[in-house]
Amino acid sequence: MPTQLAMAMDTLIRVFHRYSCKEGDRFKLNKGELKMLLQQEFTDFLLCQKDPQLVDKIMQDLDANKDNKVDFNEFVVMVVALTVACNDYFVEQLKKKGK
Ligand SMILES: [Ca+2]
Repeated sequence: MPTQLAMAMDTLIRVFHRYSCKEGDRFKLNKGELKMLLQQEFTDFLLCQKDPQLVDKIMQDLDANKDNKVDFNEFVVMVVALTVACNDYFVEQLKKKGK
């Protein structure tokens, strides 16, 4: 029986590869694949963004080695940053309830 954390790690890997294998290098996301991933996996987040350059900006931010593709290492940096932000919010809400 896999643990919850193992399942979360497995999910991260599977989601990344589901998009990275669509075009070109099957182990990296190009801009189109990144856009598709963001649209389908972060629907609420993107719906409230009106910036037409947003995907370009995210791509530039994530693409640490500047090869115009997002590999798995670059992708998990984003997931970790978002997870940290979500945890901060979660902790804040718990503290408010505690008082
Ligand atoms: Ca890259």
